[in-house]
Amino acid sequence: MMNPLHPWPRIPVNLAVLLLLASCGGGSGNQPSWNTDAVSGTTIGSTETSGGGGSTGGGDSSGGGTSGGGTGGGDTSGGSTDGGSSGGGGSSGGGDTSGGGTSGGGAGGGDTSGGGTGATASCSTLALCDGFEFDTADSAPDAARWSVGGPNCFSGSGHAVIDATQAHSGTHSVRIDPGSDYCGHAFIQNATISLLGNVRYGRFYIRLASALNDAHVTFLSMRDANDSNGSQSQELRMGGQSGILMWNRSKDDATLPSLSPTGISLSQALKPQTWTCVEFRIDQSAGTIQTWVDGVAPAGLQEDGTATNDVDQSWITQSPSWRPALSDLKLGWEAYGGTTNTVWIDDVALGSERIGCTVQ
Ligand SMILES: [Ca+2]
Repeated sequence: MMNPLHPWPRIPVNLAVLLLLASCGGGSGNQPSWNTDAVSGTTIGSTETSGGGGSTGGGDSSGGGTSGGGTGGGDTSGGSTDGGSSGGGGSSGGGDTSGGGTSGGGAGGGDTSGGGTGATASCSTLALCDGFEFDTADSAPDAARWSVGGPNCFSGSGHAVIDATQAHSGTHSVRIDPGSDYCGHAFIQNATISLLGNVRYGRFYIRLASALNDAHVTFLSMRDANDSNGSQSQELRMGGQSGILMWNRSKDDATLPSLSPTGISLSQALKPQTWTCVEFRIDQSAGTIQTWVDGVAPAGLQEDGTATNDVDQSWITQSPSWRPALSDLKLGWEAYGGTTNTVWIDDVALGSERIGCTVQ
């Protein structure tokens, strides 16, 4: 929704169309955001196969394997070694380097995240696990695993580069320098998520230079092949609005939680200049979403299939048949009201079980 203090500027028609496509506020800009707008819930059945989004896929998709298959190879192990090779650096749990991750997971609780429950995975068995330690500083992340761009348009004004001055693990992270307009949105994108079963877990660390403000922004965006129509990508995205973390469905602009005062109070802000662990679980066949922030599940970020006032009621009633088919994972920055920020991303992982905050 719009920030009432900062109304949209007048814009040319062609740009207005683009912004409408980009959504956020589309048809309901003048209504309180917690209203349940009647939206024609017709779903477009174009079920695409992976490849989508033009992302690299490449290397990693091969081995990755849905089942963890013990690929071990290339990319995955890469992630796990990095803690060690960096000379221990800042990475917390020391011992986690090798397969030990599993036991580390058991220790779970000890870590800052507190609720490391269910952290039974290790980096080497995950479909995707990347701490960016082997990438070259000031360059784009490994092109065999990540492409850089954004949904529906990309002007090239935004950039994603390896930053050796900020890291959650080791000494490297990815820094997103957003462009100056909507199509300057820069994301690192990878299609591995399309290889997982219907229950899909993700985990990443994010650090923002500045706090979220009232305007709508996105830092996690996933193409929903079921909602998309050909080249017009519709996305399931997570970001901020009204100062708090929230999910947004681009097709109908539904938010989770509803942005009522109560809904807002059931989510939380993202502390600036601080690494935060974000985890999600999407059950595609049930159309449900779970979210953890530093191991804790805020009530406002859970869509459990049962409509709850101020939380997921609008999300469900606006599109009761929503069942996403996620074909890529994108992390970066996209703003619908011109809000700029600098974003750092580290320790990105995908799997079929909960990953937890400790696996690196
Ligand atoms: Ca790292």
